[in-house]
Amino acid sequence: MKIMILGADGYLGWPTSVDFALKGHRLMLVDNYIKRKLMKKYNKKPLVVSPKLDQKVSLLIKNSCKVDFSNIDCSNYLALNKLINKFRPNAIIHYAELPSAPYSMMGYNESWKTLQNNLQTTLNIIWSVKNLKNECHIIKLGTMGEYGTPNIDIEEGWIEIEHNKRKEKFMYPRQASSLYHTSKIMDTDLLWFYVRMFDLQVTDLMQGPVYGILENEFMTMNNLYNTYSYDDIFGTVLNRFIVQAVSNKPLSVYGSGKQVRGYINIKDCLTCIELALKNPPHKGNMNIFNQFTEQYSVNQIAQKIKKALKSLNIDVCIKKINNPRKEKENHYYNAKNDSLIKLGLKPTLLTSNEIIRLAKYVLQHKKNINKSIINPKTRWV
Ligand code: USQ
Repeated sequence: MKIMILGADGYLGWPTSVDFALKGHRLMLVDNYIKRKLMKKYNKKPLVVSPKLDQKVSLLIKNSCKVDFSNIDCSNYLALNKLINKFRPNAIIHYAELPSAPYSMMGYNESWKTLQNNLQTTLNIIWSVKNLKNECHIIKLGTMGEYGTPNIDIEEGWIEIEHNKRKEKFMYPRQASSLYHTSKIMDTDLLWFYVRMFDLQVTDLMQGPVYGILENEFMTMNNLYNTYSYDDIFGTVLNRFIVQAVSNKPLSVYGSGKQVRGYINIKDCLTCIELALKNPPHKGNMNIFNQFTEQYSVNQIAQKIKKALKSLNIDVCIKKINNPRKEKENHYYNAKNDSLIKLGLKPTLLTSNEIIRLAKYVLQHKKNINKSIINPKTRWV
């Protein structure tokens, strides 16, 4: 297939690119390094700084992969439209968004940048695909955070409501607890509107926090793993906790630690993307799949890490700190995730072995850890 991957330099973009390139798809990778630029601006660095995408792409080409790279800003309509028209993809995987909840809550400029980048890019993809006039499946990375933490079960995208003896199927109600997550709600609304107007084919993947490092032969041989962030702005909780454990810092549990989320291993994310690609909706339809494999509270994750790392002689300390976010800490959480499992996803569980494997990777790069970028500095209010 001809696939465009937008945001191909990122935590998920690069491993997806490698996976699909090695499987023989013809790829157009797109990235303007906005995340690298933001990380530099705020003095953050991932655990290992990887070479830029143009260099990584030449290694894939040496490996007989059919891959091109374009350094354009996807929020620039003319540039993106031109590229899509030229490449004529069968599918577009849309990762090209500013993905940080803390960044989006820093102040006016950061909230506007998040909205502008994320919504404009989504709108540009929609119009470019409409103009293409041939079938092109848009696969969009959404987030479980769109649903928030309602006091009822979370369905997969849709809910049937009966009101005054009449029934209708609606999008499941959404109420996020950061501006970033809210920008994803707006993306979903945009996509659903244009699916109805333009007969688009869209899959929206509602993903929970991802953890881990993807290892395959190409990545190991070339030492080119996915970026692994652990700082307060771009790192997510489980990856941050492993770095904290390895560098003998207490695990920073925000508030009571009873916040529950649906988590997923990066290996399973790639399987989900492939399952979405192989199962496109009919024209004028939108698939919404909840993309996580296990539900845990922050406390449960911290305890699992503490227990697992005993075997590496790491004595993990856990510390509750004032929650910098405004989020429910004591809440009901029961989200469905049947669709991707029905399509063939076999969940990789958060076992002690998985935690140890990840900790061993972080230990190899322990000298790179900068402890001063870990503590949270952004407060929601
Ligand atoms: N948390 C801690 N300690 C930390 C960091 C986070 O207790 O050091 C807590 C947070 O308060 C939150 C939970 O862990 O309750 C998850 O936070 P996170 O930073 O791992 O994830 P979040 O900011 O919610 O967003 C991340 C990704 C985002 C994705 C989302 C899925 O950055 O792209 O969409 O996970 S979800 O959380 O389901 O919305």
